[in-house]
Amino acid sequence: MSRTIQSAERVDIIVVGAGFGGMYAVYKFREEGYNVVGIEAGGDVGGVWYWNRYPGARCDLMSVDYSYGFSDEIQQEWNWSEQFAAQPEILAYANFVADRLELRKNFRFNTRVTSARWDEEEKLWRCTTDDGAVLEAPFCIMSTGPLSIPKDPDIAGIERFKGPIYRAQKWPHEEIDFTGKRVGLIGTGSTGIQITQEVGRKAGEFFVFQRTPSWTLPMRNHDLDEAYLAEMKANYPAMRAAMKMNPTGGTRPVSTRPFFSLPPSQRRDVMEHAWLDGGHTFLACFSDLLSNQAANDQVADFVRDKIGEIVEDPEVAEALKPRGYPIFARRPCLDTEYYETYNLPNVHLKDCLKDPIVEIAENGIRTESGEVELDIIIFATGYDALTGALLAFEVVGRGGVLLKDKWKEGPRSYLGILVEGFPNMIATSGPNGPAALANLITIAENDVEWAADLIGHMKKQGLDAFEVTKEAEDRWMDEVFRLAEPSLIRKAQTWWVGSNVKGKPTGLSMYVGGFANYRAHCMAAKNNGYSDLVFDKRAV
Ligand code: N01
Repeated sequence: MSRTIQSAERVDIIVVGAGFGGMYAVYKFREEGYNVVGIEAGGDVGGVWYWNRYPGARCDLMSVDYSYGFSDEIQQEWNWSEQFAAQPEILAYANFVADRLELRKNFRFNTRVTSARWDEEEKLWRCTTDDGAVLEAPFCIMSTGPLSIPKDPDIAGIERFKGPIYRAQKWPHEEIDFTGKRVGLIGTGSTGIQITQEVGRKAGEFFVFQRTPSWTLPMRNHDLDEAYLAEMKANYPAMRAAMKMNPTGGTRPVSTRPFFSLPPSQRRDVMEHAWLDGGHTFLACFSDLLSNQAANDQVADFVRDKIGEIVEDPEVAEALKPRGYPIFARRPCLDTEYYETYNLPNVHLKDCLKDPIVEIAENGIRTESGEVELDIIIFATGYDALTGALLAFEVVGRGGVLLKDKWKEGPRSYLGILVEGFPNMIATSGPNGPAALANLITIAENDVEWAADLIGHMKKQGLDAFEVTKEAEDRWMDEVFRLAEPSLIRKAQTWWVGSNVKGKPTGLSMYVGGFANYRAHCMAAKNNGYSDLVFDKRAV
């Protein structure tokens, strides 16, 4: 007897998410002739760029890198205005792509997936959504994004504050007027830094409640002129090919020169040049910044000295200098006059390492030393990252196993794409890939194309279900942990290792071997005839 629910709608492929991964997945599979439905909680395409509309939001990857390479028409037609694009331009780009490829007809917006269950008998995924619909498909693509589930701070009294509280990760669509207002910001990661340098200049009084100072380097953003764009457009094919062989999935060069291979004065010159050049040049100067603590310490000292030179008040400068964890072990930020903002008379740093927040009160934020009265509070307190979105709804695999049970000690997968026990489910930019350490659009394109090759292979061979073996998944995770072991990234408390969310399993389970090696593993898996997967043959 068939267990198919009568009202269920049957399609070939369900894609969850309309960020850059989900948009490409929908397009790719539709072009290959499949009936695809995309489901997205937001009101339109763009993923994190749809939600993150906070003042100052900007990508710190170069715009020509952080864009699709799969369509030459799109890269030839689109013109980036700045080297590092701001959120409105990135969202406009997502909309341009959606219009150009007519993606919206395949998406259901303002709709959230509430459960996804594998039906072993029917060999299909059955997804329910919050509007009561049920969709069934042999394949489910999880493009849920590594940074989709916002995290409020663990502070008592949030509900008591009488003024508005704005969350960076779910920012209102209308502009907020900060003129003359007393504004408090909690959080000094990439998001908080971008908000500070923007809102700090507009608010009446601006109070930054900083617990852990982050490392940030000058972005030195600039407009892109026509000659540059023309050159990029002429070179896009070669550039995209090079990006696939680059550890960052972008065009930034990678150094093979260890820090101590140069004499001290030359090392200093290289760092001065990197500081002036801006962007992530620093990361391209030396090969061992994330594996050699002594080298890392010297670069950290150099940046701390720069902070001291820029910030006029020595006490504030001292509080802004990160200590106790390696530079680049927390996501390095790129800023535009972030430290200079603290020289403004209306901007005040509250050092919560010395004077911790006690609670949020009716009229402000109370620290151990007293209350700061505020009209507006902003949370830039990060995400339940990497696994949060995949565990935010019920995902049930073979034998009724819940993904949250399988991952109770931390995420385990094969290439960050497939999960043992979860047949025909494919994740893009999943938690055991290079997700946070390389260009997410390059990763998403790789993963979607890998998935399309796999499903194409199954179609040709008359196969209707796949599952990665436990041995192959274990082998991948051993490789992930082997590479993670010597990495200095493990020494910082961040979302990269899961320590920002209470009760979350901690540890570095991202692939730190670089995008190029990751891609080589993906290609090998395919070229080996998918020998790490077992397949069910279609009954005829
Ligand atoms: O989040 P975060 P984010 N009391 O987790 C603080 C990407 N991104 O949204 O470290 C006081 O980095 C917390 O303090 P601590 C990028 O990949 C990219 O800023 O826990 N503070 C920390 O300072 C980035 O890494 C771009 O001590 C509290 C902050 O909140 C990722 O998004 C721009 C607290 C959270 O920092 C996430 O960045 C923006 C409490 N109770 C984002 N709880 C670009 O491309 C938390 N905090 C430039």
